[in-house]
Amino acid sequence: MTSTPTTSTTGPHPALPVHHGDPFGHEVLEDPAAFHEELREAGPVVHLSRYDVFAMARYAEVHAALRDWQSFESGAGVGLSNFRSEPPWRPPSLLLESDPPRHDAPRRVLSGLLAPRALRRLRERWRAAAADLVDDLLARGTEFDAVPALAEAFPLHVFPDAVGIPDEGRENLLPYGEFLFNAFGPHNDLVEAGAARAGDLAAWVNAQCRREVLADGGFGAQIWAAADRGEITPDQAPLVVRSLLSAGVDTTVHGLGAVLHAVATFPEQWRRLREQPHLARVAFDEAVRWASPVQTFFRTATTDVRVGDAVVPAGNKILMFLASANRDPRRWDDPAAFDLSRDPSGHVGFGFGIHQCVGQHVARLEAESLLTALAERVESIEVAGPVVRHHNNTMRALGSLPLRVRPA
Ligand code: OVM
Repeated sequence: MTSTPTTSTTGPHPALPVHHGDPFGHEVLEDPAAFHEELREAGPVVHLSRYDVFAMARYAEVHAALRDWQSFESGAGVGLSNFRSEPPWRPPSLLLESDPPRHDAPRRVLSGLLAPRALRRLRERWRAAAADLVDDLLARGTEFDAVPALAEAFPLHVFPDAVGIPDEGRENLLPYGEFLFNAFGPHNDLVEAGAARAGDLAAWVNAQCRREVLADGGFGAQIWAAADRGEITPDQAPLVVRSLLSAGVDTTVHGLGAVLHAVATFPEQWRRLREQPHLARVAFDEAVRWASPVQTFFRTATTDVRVGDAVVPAGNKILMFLASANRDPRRWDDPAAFDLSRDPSGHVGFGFGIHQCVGQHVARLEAESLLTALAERVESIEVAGPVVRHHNNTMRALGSLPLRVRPA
């Protein structure tokens, strides 16, 4: 880090510690651990001078703020841009970027469709798909890049089918998500690099949300059926489908990448998972805690909000460091260890409160399917080359994860 925290008593927010660093700079994106620790140590709320926003990086405050949607709204956007003063780059999400009461009907529809019992019909199919994917991969060799070969391949194989979009154009899904998650940050080089394609990608995604293109029985058709029943309005339906296509692909790719990276880095945990395959879901949640595929989201203060001795003035953005909360030593023993014997269930990697990830059961089912197929077939996994990070303003992602496996 080139920047160090300093305490201001004369700045615009007396009594608040200030950090001058850039959470969206490449140095932090490459390895955010030191930056997160500086923020946690500076205090419960810190002013980020570079963007004139506030930050919370300790578990207790992040958790409490995520519960308090009345004080910390999402409707002004969950990125740096404030929708009350700047036009959003796309029509706001009815789920992510809205609050009750508007948030409730779309949320209710999606929670029903993505509930564990509603996903039971996918379980056998996804288990078989994962088994085939791993068999094909092992037939080609025992060294591979797990990012394209597993972390991307599996969600891209099962999720678009489950939504019911056609095959054509699916290569747009990851680049769309990549731009969307960059766009929650500042207009930096990462956003600039994606801007030229963003309009075309958004147009393609929007076209997949129309009733006529969505296959019978899929999540997309079920969203339109909910509109027919009057649970949401017909003009809300395409935006709810858009949420699935926005939030459902890159997040799971990077979640799977995280758990593969974790088991390759902590071999005794892989051994444990092979002995007790029912730990697959714990392994995934522990990896979401350990890596936090979604690192941050903003909220906006609706009134002057007191946090400890500090006040966040109404209308200001607050950056919630989910990743830092998930490794706060005030909450977790040995937070950097990926450990299947801990209970990771309080992590905030899926957020918390009314906006907590509505697709988390889909993500867990994907992970369980893939990890089970691997555990049945692979005795050991090791990192076989340089692990390369992929920088994104919101997501912690891998560009490359070279693995060497020993088949069972
Ligand atoms: C949405 C959306 C987009 C990105 C992320 C997300 C993590 C939701 O369009 O609703 O949740």
